[in-house]
Amino acid sequence: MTTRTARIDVHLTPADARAALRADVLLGLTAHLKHLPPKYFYDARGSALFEQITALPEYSPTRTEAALLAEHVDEIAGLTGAGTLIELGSGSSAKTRLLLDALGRAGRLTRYVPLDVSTAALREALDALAARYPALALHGVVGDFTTHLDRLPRDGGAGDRRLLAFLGGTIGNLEPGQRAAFLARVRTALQPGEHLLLGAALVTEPEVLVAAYDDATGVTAEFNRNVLHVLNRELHADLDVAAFAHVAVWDAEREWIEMRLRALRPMAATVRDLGLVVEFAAGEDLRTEISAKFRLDGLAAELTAAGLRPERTWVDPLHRFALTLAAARR
Ligand code: AVJ
Repeated sequence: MTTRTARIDVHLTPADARAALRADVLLGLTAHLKHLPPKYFYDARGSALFEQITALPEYSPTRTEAALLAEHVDEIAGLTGAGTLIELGSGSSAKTRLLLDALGRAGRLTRYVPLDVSTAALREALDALAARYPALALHGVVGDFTTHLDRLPRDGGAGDRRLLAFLGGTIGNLEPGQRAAFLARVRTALQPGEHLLLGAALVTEPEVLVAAYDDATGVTAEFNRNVLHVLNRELHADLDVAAFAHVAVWDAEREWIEMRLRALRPMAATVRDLGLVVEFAAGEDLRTEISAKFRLDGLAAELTAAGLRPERTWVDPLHRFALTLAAARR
């Protein structure tokens, strides 16, 4: 057996990633309402905690999306006629394999292109796939999905069409303005007739939503507080992780879940690498994530506004998650 080494293009170096972390933390911790971007949850420990979240009884998006994908993946593959699968976030290998297998059955599959911020995560995902799909061209892209969509490889020629998958409901982490900009960049990255496959969590009962972000066993609380460990390690900060409570609230007006970390006492923390002292009042919140939930009409309107035409949407029986296939318009 021969071992293939996949091509990996690096558009985001460790130095770039560090500069972005510094800028984001400086901005977020000096703001009047303190906030941090959710992408910093996902170091090795945070990624493992997120994997645990996806198995919690209270957290349904991941398994609901997987079930929708399993049921409809051949139809999706047929509608796209795609030979290249691009995936934003190297994703759960289970969902990737479902899509690759279906595109393979549809007869045009030639290439898999995951985009991820982590070279190590890409390498691991691609190595696993190389063994299973010996004929598949593997081309990883190290980048950030909000800024590097213009670095995706072109179509492979000879009538190749690309399917860009953005799964898991991660679109909900973007604020409405960022979302519009993101979808417009997706449209620009695609040729007319190429497709976006988007997974989005839907608005449902507030109790159900809050429980999904405040589970009984406290895994989500640990995941939330993990961002403080990341700052302590990466920026030599001294945040007292145990002095922050996990909070999840449903914002009914904006239809998103907010995760926050609430200071349990007044404190001052030093972020040594930024030369920064951050003060927290007792009860003060640090917002760590928004996770927007969607309505089908709103989602279709946002896609349409970006130049993407919704072709089909699949929804689970409890109406908690939607998979939408949208084509780039001329
Ligand atoms: C991976 C962004 C889709 O927003 O539901 C899970 C992350 N946060 N529990 C989500 C998350 C808290 C998740 N996404």
